Amino acid sequence: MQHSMMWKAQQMGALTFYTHDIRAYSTTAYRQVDDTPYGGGGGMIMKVDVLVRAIEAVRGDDTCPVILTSPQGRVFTHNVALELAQHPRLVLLCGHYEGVDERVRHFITDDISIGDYVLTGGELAAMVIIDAVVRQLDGVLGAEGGAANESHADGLLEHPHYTRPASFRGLDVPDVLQSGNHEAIAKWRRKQALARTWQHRPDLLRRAQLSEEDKYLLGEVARAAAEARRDGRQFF
Ligand code: 21W
Repeated sequence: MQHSMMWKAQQMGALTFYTHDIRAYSTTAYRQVDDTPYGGGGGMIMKVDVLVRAIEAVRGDDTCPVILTSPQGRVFTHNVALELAQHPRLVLLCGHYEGVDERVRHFITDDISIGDYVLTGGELAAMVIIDAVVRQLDGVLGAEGGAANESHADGLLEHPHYTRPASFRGLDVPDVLQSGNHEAIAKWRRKQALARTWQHRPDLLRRAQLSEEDKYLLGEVARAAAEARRDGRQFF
């Protein structure tokens, strides 16, 4: 939170960030926040009374979202980031240990997972959510990298990028990018974006808004890939 974009967002007043130690809301002498599960089995479960005390203290009278980070939540995407960016305030509750007492569900508005892999706790997931949401706030990104122009904003992966030198260990920057022909460059980039998405994320392609020109370019991509396959060449 003290570097780069998240730091800039705080400096410009777009973001205020607070952390709260859940242990501060325990009432026991040893500041216990978890306990063994009813029904037995291993692992520790975060206690509902402690969590709800923490939620209510942090949220106060506000009606803002209270989001539990959880492997069982709906999967975080660009659209979820856009939706969350509409709220002036968010409370993120980070699970830990084997999970939280199920009754905490009655005190949250949403639960979010950041993907299908196992983390140790929800803290990194919360950081990912904050980063992606804050980037959507007005004025946080510079003019050249406006959030609306980013990968995923139009549902496709980005085209490849190059900078100097023009040649590095026999690896050359594509001629078209050095041609100065802006129309040809735009077409090349669009085709590359379509090709990459087709190859790595066909799931995105099915949902993307494609023009007739895009469909034509995709036809060319598919033909080039089939040709490469037939000749035993690498397509990418
Ligand atoms: C991981 C908690 C696994 C509980 C099945 C049976 C928050 C997360 C987390 C964690 C379990 C997110 C088990 C993607 C994540 C998070 C900690 C359950 C025991 N499983 N997004 N027994 N991945 N993870 N493990 O892990 O809190 S958002």
